[in-house]
Amino acid sequence: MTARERYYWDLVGHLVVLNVLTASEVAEANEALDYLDDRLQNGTDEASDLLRKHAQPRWLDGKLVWADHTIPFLLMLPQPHCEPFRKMLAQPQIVRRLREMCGEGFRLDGGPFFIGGTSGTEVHKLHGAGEPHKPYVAYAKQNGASFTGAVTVSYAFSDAGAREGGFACVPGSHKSRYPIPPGLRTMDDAMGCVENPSVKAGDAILFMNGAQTHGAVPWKGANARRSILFMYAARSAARHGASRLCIDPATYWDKDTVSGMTAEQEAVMYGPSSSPQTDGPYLDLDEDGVVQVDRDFLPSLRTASDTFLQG
Ligand SMILES: O=C(O)CCC(=O)C(=O)O
Repeated sequence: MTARERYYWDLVGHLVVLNVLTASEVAEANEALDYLDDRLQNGTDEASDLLRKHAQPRWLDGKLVWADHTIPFLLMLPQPHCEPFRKMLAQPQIVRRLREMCGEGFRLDGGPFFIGGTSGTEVHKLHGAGEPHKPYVAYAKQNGASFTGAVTVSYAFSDAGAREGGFACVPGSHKSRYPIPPGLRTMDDAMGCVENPSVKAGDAILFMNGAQTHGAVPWKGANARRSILFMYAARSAARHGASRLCIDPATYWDKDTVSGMTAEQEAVMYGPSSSPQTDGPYLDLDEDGVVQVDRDFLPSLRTASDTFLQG
């Protein structure tokens, strides 16, 4: 990371890195995405059924605009189609920056997944920026270095000029101390503080996913939007991906260890994950100081998580 990049990253919470992929790498990835689209639409085998089940694809005007990230399906495509995405996993220009942004030992926590866009794609409401505060995605500084729990790398496979749609964010919001005003969240009242960076195919946007307020604005680019997002996290942060599948105490530890525990004891035996979608892991104390599982916490968490995960 250069000194200029470091300054910019710290100041605004995202960074556009130009020409991360070569033209032939972009072409290979686009071919693989065509293959994916075809499998999702026309595949009749078991693998296609699995893809459809997990990717929950959506099309608009015949263009694929969404494929989910419950499993890393792009890495699981048959050869040679998985290869462009496997190469991106440890792309040298990205590794160089993530080592500093997330700390050494960063890991893939979710994705890679696909976000598309075509004329008529709606606003993806702004989210993130510590609502609610999530220490594992927060932005922190200590001893002259900065640290971000979660950094998403979004590769562009089609061009978009500034304000032509796609990823949008509120620069500097990773340091904001106040909640996002409702009109800004929907961008009905963008308050002049939303940026929609321009990108060319092969560029990558790195952003503080969770710490910086971000979302997307409707697509107006000449060609359909194609972005692939890799959600990296610091080594000790667990948000999406496989972490949700192994948080259950009996899975994270083992059945015998947790057998016979009270619900309160079991609550602290859950594995790490953001928004675990179960009310088991939250504790509170009642008026008499007795520890109990907090059954009211989940709904509020779910609301925040829903906003966060919106497609
Ligand atoms: O690039 C986009 O469309 C926004 C991505 C986003 O909001 C997210 O990853 O949480």
